[in-house]
Amino acid sequence: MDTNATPSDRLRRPRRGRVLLAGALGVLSAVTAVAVSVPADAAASTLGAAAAQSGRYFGTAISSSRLGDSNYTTIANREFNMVTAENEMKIDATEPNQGQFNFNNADRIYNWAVQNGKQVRGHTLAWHSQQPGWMQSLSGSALRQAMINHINGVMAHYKGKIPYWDVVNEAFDDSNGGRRDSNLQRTGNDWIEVAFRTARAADPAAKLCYNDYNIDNWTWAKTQGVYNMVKDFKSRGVPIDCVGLQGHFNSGSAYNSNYRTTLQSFAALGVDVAITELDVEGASSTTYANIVNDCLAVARCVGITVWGVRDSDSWRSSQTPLLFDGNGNKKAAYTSVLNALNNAAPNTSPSPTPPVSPSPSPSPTPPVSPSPGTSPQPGGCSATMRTVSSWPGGFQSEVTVTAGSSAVNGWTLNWTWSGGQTFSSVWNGTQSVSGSSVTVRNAPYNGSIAAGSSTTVGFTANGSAATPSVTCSS
Ligand code: 9MR
Repeated sequence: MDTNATPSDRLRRPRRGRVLLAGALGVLSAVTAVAVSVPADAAASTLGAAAAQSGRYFGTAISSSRLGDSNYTTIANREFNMVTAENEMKIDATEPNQGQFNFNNADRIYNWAVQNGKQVRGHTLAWHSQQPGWMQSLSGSALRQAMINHINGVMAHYKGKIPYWDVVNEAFDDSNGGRRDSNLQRTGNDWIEVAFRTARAADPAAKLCYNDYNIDNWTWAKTQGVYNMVKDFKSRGVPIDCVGLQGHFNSGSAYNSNYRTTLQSFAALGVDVAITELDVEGASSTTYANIVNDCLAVARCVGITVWGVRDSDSWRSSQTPLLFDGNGNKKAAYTSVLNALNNAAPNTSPSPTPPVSPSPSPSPTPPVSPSPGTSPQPGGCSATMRTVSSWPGGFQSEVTVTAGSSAVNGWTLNWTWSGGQTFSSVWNGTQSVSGSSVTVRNAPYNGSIAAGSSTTVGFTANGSAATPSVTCSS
């Protein structure tokens, strides 16, 4: 392995070395039947480099308060190529007063990471916990709007720079498979999809994740609840790209061999999966190796993040759940993880981690089949509006824009409100309003629609839900 490569080189580098070597050995042994020793540099010597051989990352949570600890930063810089801010990108940290954003500590972590060639996972935008006081006291449409504003404010700051965002964190109940009660949940069951739609419009280049704990065991009701939500989102075109399984394993939530089934099942819905906050009570080498091997067995398992560097950095340090001891020494679990990564089987490479530079490339909106009986349009476009959900004083709607028999390149919608409705948020389009007349034009990334295909634009509005007729011109 090239020890001069930067972590980002390693992250980008495909896993070809070992595969080609194995192929060459196969040919050699078939032809000459002589023993060929494997060069000593065939295995990578750090977690990040080892994971990069199969196109994955290996990350850690970083705390800004520890960036002055050289033992900590030396290990973190050497071993990991993905970073999650342990607390600094949460709601209370980034918007301590309503409408006033503060990225001081978040940027300290972000800058440390990118200056050392690492990428950053964003954690987290909408969560019942670690809300600042002002948000805790909100409810209803004021809270819904505050959530949307928060997502827009934070994602705008990091637009094009964060490959994965945990858009919504821990929204499910621990035991019954339904939603957790929270002030966000009480704004209406659609709050999660509104968060994802807002996030997609705010940074179309970011992959958008739902993140939770105790969704590792395939038989648990909570796992099934989240699975069903992701399935529903995919079937309705709600923009979700990934599921983060936190992976906090302990005696009450032990590793189970059906974990691989869980990862495969989520991935089969058409999302990436990632292990986002891994720690294992007691740090069993076998359990750590099993977890890594389960990820490696799933092509869409894009990477693993441990929740801290040394045991002394852990949120539950008494359980010694991490890969380095309090002095920064490698534990047995470290070696088992490294070996598992180095032994990754071929053909399990995930899709490449998205670039950190701005490159608006949203996932294409799934085509919507024309409703039965709709006659083919000669050209141009048509549009229909539907109410997605409503709550006292507000509602969310979706407009489906469909191209006729020719592709359209740029579209404009017009309608008239009859009840004094006003927009609070629009995604996948840009609006202008004159009195009760509304014009919505395509966003920069969804103006082109193939013949017969569709895209959607969504909005939340104040007032009574209404579905006025919409005209579409292209
Ligand atoms: O590790 C974090 C700890 O320092 C904080 O005090 C705590 C506050 O809620 O959050 C911890 O991180 C959590 C993460 O953000 C979400 N999943 C559970 C993690 C451990 O509690």
